Amino acid sequence: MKPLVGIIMGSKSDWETMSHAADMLEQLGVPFEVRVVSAHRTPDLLFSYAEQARERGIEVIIAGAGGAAHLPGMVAAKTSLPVLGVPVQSKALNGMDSLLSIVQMPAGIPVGTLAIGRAGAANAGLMAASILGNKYEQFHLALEAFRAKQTETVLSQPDPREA
Ligand code: RP5
Repeated sequence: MKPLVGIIMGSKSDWETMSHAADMLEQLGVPFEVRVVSAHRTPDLLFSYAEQARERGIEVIIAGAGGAAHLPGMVAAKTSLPVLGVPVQSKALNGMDSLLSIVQMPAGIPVGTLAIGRAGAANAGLMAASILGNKYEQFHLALEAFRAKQTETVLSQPDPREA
């Protein structure tokens, strides 16, 4: 199956965080691609990626970036596909800069912004599967199974002192 989700990030250094989105999609059986697309280092690539994503069959874009994180917002400006933004935890400001850069989109061009770092990346994968699950039954079922297993894991270990 061709990739349905495009995971993009501003730098190779974001992969440690964004790999959690990839792991989640892999676990749910959702086909995806991964690319480094920098808003400020490769602006032309950013434009062409966003412009061509839909015609290539991509249905959801997950964009992660840190610092002055304009990648998700700029991608959203160039495509009407749903864009999920993941604020990468920056060294200088712990990701508060990334979060505020991504979340504060002016009305008109939305970016669905997730939490800073690993949790945000994993949840972006889950949310992409949830969006796709409306159209593809197998992803809906995979997501339901993931959640049921997660619940069962918590319920089967009620005492936090036990391994
Ligand atoms: C942003 O600058 C990237 O998204 C990354 O989080 C941050 C630092 O990039 P590197 O200097 O590590 O390449 O564009």
